[in-house]
Amino acid sequence: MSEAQLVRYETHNDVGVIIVDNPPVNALSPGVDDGILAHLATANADPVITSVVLIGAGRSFIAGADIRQFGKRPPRPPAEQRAHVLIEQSKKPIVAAIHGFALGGGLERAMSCHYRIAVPSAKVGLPEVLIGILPGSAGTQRLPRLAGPKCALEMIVSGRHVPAVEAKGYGILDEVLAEGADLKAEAIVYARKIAGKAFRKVSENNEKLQEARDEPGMFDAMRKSIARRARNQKAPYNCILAVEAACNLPFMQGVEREHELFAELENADEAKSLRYAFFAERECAKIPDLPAGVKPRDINTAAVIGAGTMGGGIAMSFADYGIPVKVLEVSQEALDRGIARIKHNYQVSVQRGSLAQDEMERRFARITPVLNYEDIADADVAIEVVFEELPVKQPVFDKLGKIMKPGALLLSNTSAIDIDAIGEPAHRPGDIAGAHFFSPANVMKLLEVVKGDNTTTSAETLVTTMALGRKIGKLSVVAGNTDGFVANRSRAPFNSEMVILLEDGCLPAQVDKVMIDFGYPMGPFAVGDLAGLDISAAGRRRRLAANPNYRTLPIADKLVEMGRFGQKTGAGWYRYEKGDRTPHVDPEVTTLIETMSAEMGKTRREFTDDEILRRLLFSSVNEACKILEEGKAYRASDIDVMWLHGFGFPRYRGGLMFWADGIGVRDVYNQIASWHQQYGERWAPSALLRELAESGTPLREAKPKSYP
Ligand code: 3H9
Repeated sequence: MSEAQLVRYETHNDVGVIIVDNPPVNALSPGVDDGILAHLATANADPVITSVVLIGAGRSFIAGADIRQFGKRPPRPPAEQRAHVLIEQSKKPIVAAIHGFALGGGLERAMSCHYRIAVPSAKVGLPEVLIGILPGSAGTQRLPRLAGPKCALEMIVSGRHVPAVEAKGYGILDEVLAEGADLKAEAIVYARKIAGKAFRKVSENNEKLQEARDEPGMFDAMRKSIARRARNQKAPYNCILAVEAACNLPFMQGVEREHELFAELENADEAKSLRYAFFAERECAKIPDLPAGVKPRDINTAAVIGAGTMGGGIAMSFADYGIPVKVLEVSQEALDRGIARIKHNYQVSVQRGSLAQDEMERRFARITPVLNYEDIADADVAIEVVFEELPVKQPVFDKLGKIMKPGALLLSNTSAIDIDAIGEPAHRPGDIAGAHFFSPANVMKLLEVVKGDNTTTSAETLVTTMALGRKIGKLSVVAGNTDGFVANRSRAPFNSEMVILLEDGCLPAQVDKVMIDFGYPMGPFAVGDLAGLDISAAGRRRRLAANPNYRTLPIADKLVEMGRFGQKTGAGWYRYEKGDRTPHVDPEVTTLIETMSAEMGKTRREFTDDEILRRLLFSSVNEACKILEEGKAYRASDIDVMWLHGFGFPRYRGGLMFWADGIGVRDVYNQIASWHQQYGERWAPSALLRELAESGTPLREAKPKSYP
């Protein structure tokens, strides 16, 4: 595309209007800055023009640098020739007119302009940290000058999008227009108002920097406050250093310092992984084998069958996003208990300050308790969330098939059971799909959308369920119908391997420490205690019944036999004090592990951290390859998205498959093949993995043999 098309220029008598038109989000792809500068030069050279507007076409101002270009960008010109400097040096004043998003390089261009106005729905931010870099076009130098160092630090280190009215309060915007205003027309009026008057460059506006001299401890305080969540990461710390430089150095020296700090990050593993995650999250919305013309149906009302913890969380997900939802239970008592739990959860959010009381009331009012199936018949979607047993679920679908209006989505929240078998009694195969939420359902972002075998789930049902997920703030990812679907099936070998490691010589706290050091928020044994060890034991019983060769986990079974179900019984892999979730090592468990591994004839030995990490994650990489080999997922990166959003895999490592690529597909395969020799069948390498290793194809590029 030529520069002329990427950036257009119009004159409105005395005002020049530069329009960035690079769909979908006006990213600063090659040619965009050049286009802006060329038109700015034209405006400056035209004696009729007295002021200039910079605006975006389509749905946004400018969403930032083109993320696809990172790693392949040519060297940057010297600081004084960069776009942000040249824009600011314009002899004629420029107004940035913002709608949609002004993010990263977009806000940086806006801050180079002399004035900024926005519509009320606009959002601004410097989210670079979320892709492992820092604002590299003087955002770290201009934002502290506009908003003050403290506010700039918070915005840059969190990367959050700030609504227009709030941004005006910080001094980032000069004016927020009235609701429904015509942005371009108003911007032209504004430009005429400021034409011919003296204007100031943000880079010369140093007053607010005084705040850092008055409160020099703010930078260390910020480093301290992020220590836990920014573990193993460099970008958040370089962001702080860059803002510190803004406060301590003259503007152009600060720009140089920012550039050095940016260069340390741009091609580091952290940034590569986060960029990969950004695109993987967008890719998973795409369904490659979708017939042309299939569109999602409208979903405006919902019903949830089952008011347990999960059903309540799902109901809250609907209510939180403005969708009225009925919650159905079999007995008044179960219904009351479920509704009380929902209310309690909302009240906790209000007490913590994350939800306003009136908003809580609006959300709670969207939830209607009901006892009869007839009361949910007109809902656009029904989600079954009853006990995880086929004989319990099937009668629900029998009922749904009889009473729900034609075209309603009939979804099951099963985490593992054959979706076709569950839905069969409804006799509406096309309307059935899985909607596997993760716990707590109103918090976790992943929604695994399960497609039935034999093309049972219609394409329309699939896209409607995907769209429904997005509507309630989830990341929807498609999975094929296979035991445990994609997320839990790929995770299952990890869950077995962590207990087998105990037989071989490890202890829970050692394994947990390795995984926390790797970047997980909690170790897997502590997570097991939180989720309930009885739940995983039930899953193992089901697998053993289906497959007599299933590798049992006697130590885990023994704990459940002893009534140690985890946090809820005060003891599991760890012991817990009453009212406290801190795990304490329990000598009783240590003795049990040592005794049982001796009884199993195992010789306990030392494990390195790296061996523990690889034993756990390689087992899942191998399973993920088997899932792709069987055509149960659309792409390897979908599995990575599931691990990021379902299991707390550290985002700055990209995802399971992306991380394994960092080790190298051949090394991964060789290790798995050697463990196959040593430990037997459970390590049998996937044929697809072998093919990838032989051809040197990265795991993240693995293609399924067929589609789910
Ligand atoms: C930066 O600016 C660095 C500078 O400081 C200095 C450099 C020296 N680039 O998310 P959506 C694509 S770093 C390329 O579904 P939404 C996206 O992949 C940048 N592509 O829409 C998708 O493509 P496809 C700082 C981009 O409405 C399509 O646009 N800025 C970019 O839900 C639609 O995206 C950011 O980090 C991009 N920058 O959300 C902002 N942005 O259709 C990143 C989007 O082929 N972007 N695409 O799958 C976002 O956060 C969201 O896209 C946004 C819109 C909120 C803007």
